[in-house]
Amino acid sequence: MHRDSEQSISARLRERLKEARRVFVLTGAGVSAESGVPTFRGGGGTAVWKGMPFSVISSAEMVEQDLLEVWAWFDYRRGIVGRAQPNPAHLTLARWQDLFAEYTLATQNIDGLHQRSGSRNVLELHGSIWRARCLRCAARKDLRTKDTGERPPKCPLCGGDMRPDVVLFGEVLPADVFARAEEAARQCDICFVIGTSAIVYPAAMLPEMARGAGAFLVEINPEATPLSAICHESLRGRAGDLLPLLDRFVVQPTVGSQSEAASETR
Ligand code: BV8
Ligand code: ZN
Repeated sequence: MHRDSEQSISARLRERLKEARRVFVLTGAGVSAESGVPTFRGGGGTAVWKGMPFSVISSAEMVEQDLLEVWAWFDYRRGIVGRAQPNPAHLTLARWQDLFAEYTLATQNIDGLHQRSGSRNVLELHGSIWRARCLRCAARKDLRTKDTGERPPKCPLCGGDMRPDVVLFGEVLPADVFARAEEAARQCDICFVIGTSAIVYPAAMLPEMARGAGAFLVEINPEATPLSAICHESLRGRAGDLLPLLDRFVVQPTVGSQSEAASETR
């Protein structure tokens, strides 16, 4: 059974994986789907909160109009995410950080599951559901450890109202985070685009930039996306199945050669 599924990975992709030194990964909601976190789009539907499409409730305008409702929406989602566990896709991506010379993981997800699975230096393009930010002085508060339950939370520095520290529609992404992702995308040998519908900009530009700079572009998604047309490989399936499969073709230079040398001397 394993042999059959291994055959679904092309010889070309195996070769690229073996030779890759600089890897850039962009993930979206689909990578957390197998952990039980609902996606926003896909399967023909979109997320809705009390009749509002999520592009309305998750918007800059809604923070101004109804901050308490925005908190209710994010508290509901934090409840789901807080019970979720990382899945084999998160775990494989965490493992890869030690196997490639240069490795950058950028995510549109705000759930923190990449970090929970051991990934370091994750570029959170859209912020984190686990942080609040002061509307007056921009101070941040960790909601895992310092949430008193008050809504909206009050700033520990100036007493101002706080909002979720996420990038909503109509808001600009953190410039330093996006710049680091862009640099890695432009310099990588392989770019993986995993579990994203690739329609939210500017995040969706990153794989286009990688492709434009000569990277080998690989998509992992059960459905086609606007990026499929420019991908070298589109692997149709679930990230939690396909990433562990790809992992078998990633070479482990240091550990592998050491253990080979050790077994030769025995
Ligand atoms: C900006 C965070 C500059 C909070 C999110 C045209 C018209 C109107 C607007 C625009 C336009 N063009 C561009 C825009 C701007 C807009 C945009 O891109 N809109 C799109 C929708 C048209 N972008 C912005 O507003 C951005 N800012 O442009 O700033 C500016 C500023 C002011 C004025 C002018 C310019 C900010 C975007 C940030 C949005 N933040 N949310 C929250 O979560 O509530 S968006 C939201 O979508 C998600 O949070 C996520 O971060 C993002 C992307 O979604 P995906 O991760 O791709 O998830 P999705 O559900 O869509 O897809 C899941 C996929 O997984 C599917 O393909 C499915 O098949 C697949 N899947 C399912 N199961 C699996 C799987 N794959 C693998 N394995 C599985 N098991
Ligand atoms: Zn403040």
